[in-house]
Amino acid sequence: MLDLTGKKAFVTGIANDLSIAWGIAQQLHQAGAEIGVNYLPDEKGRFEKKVRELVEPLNPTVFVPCNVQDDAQVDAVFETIKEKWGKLDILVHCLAFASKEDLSGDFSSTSRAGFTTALEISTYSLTRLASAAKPLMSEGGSIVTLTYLGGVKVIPNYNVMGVAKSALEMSVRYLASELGSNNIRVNAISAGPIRTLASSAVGGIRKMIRHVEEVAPLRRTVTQTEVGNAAAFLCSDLASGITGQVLYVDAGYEIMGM
Ligand code: NAD
Ligand code: 0WE
Repeated sequence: MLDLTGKKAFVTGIANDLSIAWGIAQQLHQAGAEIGVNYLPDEKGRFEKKVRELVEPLNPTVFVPCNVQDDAQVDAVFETIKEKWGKLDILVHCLAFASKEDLSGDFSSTSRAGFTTALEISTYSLTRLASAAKPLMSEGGSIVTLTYLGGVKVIPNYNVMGVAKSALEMSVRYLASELGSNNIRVNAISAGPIRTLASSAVGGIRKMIRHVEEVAPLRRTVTQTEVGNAAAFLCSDLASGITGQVLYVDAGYEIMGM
């Protein structure tokens, strides 16, 4: 049985009710985990209010601001977790960002700043969070991140995000290799395209979703709940022998050649 009772789970990347991170948080909570979340701080406090109201039904015992570009904010998150929980069992990394101009047009036009920002937020953040989580995962733990096929194969317009996801998937392997001796497992879920805040801002996403609905073995896209269930599995003892892997939750799309 999938049972996360007594587990403390910190989930990053909730922006609204369409966020994949929200689907994951709900499924971890349903399996019995105690939930903590972050919000991305902004001047108007819009995300703070939205995320606070959204997660209220899950009774989160940790609710903290965190922009992963700021080391002080990352350290403060794990200070709070240490105070409130004394340990951490589950860390979910579910965030990405590239500037909009770098998600269309020629990949070769990517600016130095755009490349750096995309890899800092979307890739380095996993390693930074894992490093801060390590001392709190004294009883072992599970780290899960979200990736996309565009990190393995060329997907038009995914561009610098593809480079970021490729590096993210390799980061999963290096982290899994290092943290295995602490009984900390590190895996990625490669989700098929889902309409979210991030993906809706991308031109042509509707067409991509229609394409997946025609070609994927299951003839549909996946839901946030399905990704959440796979994440709950990877975080549970049912997956105790699995680390360093990329699990495709994509209605089978990845196996198709044409
Ligand atoms: P989303 O917009 O709901 O989530 C992205 C999150 O990243 C937001 O919560 C945002 O606040 C956060 N974020 C951005 N910059 C940040 C920063 N500097 N510090 C902290 N947080 C920051 O979109 P989503 O589609 O749910 O994306 C979640 C993850 O899933 C991403 O890693 C994305 O690449 C991945 N993914 C998405 C799809 C899809 O089709 N939607 C498919 C495969 C993988
Ligand atoms: O990882 C993602 C989305 C990542 C993303 C999206 C945005 C849009 C708004 C990162 N940064 C930003 N920055 C913004 O300003 N996905 C897997 C969803 C996605 O994005 C694509 C896709 C798919 C699928 C971009 C191009 C082509 C396909």
